[in-house]
Amino acid sequence: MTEASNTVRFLHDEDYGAPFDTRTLDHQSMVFMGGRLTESLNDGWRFVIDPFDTGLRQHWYRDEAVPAAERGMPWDFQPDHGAPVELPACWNLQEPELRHYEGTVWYTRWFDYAPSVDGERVVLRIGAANYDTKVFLNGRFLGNHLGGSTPIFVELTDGLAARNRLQLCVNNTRTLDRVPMRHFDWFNYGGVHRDVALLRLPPVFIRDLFVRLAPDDAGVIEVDVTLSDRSAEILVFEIPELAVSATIALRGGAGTARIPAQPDLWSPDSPKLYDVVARCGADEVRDRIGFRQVTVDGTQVLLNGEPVFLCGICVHEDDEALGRVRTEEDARRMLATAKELGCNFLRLTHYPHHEMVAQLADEAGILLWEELPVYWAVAFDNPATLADAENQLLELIKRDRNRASVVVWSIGNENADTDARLAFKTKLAETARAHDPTRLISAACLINKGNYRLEDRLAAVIDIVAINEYYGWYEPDMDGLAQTLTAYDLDKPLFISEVGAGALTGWDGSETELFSEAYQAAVYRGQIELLRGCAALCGLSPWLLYDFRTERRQNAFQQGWNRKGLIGADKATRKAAFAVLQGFYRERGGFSGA
Ligand code: GCB
Repeated sequence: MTEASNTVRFLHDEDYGAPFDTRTLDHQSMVFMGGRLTESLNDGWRFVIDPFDTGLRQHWYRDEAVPAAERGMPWDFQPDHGAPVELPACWNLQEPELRHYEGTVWYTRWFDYAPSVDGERVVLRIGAANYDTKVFLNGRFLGNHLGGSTPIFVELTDGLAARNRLQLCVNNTRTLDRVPMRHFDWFNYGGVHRDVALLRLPPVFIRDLFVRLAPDDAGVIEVDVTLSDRSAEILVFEIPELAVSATIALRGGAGTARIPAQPDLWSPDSPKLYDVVARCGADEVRDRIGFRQVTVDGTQVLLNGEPVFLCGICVHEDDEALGRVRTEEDARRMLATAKELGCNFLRLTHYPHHEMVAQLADEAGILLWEELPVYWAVAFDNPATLADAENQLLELIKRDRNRASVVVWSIGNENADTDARLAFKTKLAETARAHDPTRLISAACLINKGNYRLEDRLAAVIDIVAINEYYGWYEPDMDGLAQTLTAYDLDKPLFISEVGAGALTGWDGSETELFSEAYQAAVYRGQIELLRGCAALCGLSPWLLYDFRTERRQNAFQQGWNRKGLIGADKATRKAAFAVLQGFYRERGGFSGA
């Protein structure tokens, strides 16, 4: 084919995306990260927007970056010519013109490489990028990843040279097959919003390590390990403080062990963590792990066999200045503010948050609910959508299953109860249980507002029945809450996963005026009065800690923000309802503020 006919083909080919839709970067390419040194690739990127996907149509990534005089043909793209950007960043906040851009962006960066040891393997890790990420190295396509909130791993070893051009093509278009789908109540930030780093690994390395207290025996620690290669024969596993030192025999590159041990148990009052080490050949990984059991008994949630009331709050991953980029300072402030509110629990909605939050919650003693973005309408009858959701679930589980703080996997939020949805979410629950028997499964279920009853077949599948109820706000009549609570007759814990009202910080309208702080505080008071008397209630996580950006809220009070925060978008100014919930949590014995 001549260059000219080739160009015509590029112009007319509407199947241009198919060769890049491999979905090969998935949970199986993950690498265990604990204790590993990484080399940051956050700086030095160039950035070009590509709303027509010309880069994929015309194979921009093959561009040789030669001077004009040496080119035989005109060209439309020069990767090194883009605007400079330091990652992580959400492009919507980079320049005003990009505020509402949804589509494709190319990131290009060069790096030098020289192996430090013979046979070294090199893996690129991207903490998260929203939503479809295609990776190219030195003009070669290495695979794509779906999902905007879980990590991406891609091995670079075979394609590396002394000088390398790395390109990421990231697309955040809302489509009918994605998870979430097209309609959701948060801002659709685009870009690489978590760190980019290189990992240097020995020829055989520890791919996965899952360490936990046995769910059936608090005197046993269970270990599952997977190596990158079938040839490894033994792995040494140690917990020095418990005098645990075990040699685990590996078969086909994997091994398991049950090791007798008597760790001090992890809990919010005593968030004890142990240093854990695993060695195999030239590879060594480390982690800090808490040991605990979480179970249900009738309508109670038990932590280490004792009933625990979940004094929670929901939180989005959003920041006025940084969007979905999370700094450590911001994560620490969030946990400290939650403690000030009296929380022992956070619901991280509606997608996997930065892994740092669970690491810090382990230290701080805050229980966590982590969630998949199976939100509102999703293409439940599309097998490719299920595969995407399941992969996001497995990436989340593998990333965070050593975190004692994480006690709930939520498989989604407020979907209509159809047969397809029930089958889809049942499959997710089964997958979660198969890969992690040490946590509870939940999801926000639906109430029939006509007869004030929980009516959702998913309730039979999950361990904690969660409901989002907005009595006092979307349903002004609080009496509906009383009826809903009285009608609850399942022998499972009931959790209020959302409740709340909008309030513009500082607007001092009266208790009867929507969007005033007084109105919001009155809703909290009314709710608490009714919830206090509900015996099946195992906790609540009102909606929510901070105001957050969302395109679909545009009235005069909202102006692009969901104002149901107990604290404004500045993450500092407390609204009147903050103290109301704080008072209730003090009474329920969450954190006393210490
Ligand atoms: C809900 C959704 C949440 C919304 C919230 C609201 O039920 O789960 O994502 O943001 O209500 O503010 O209406």
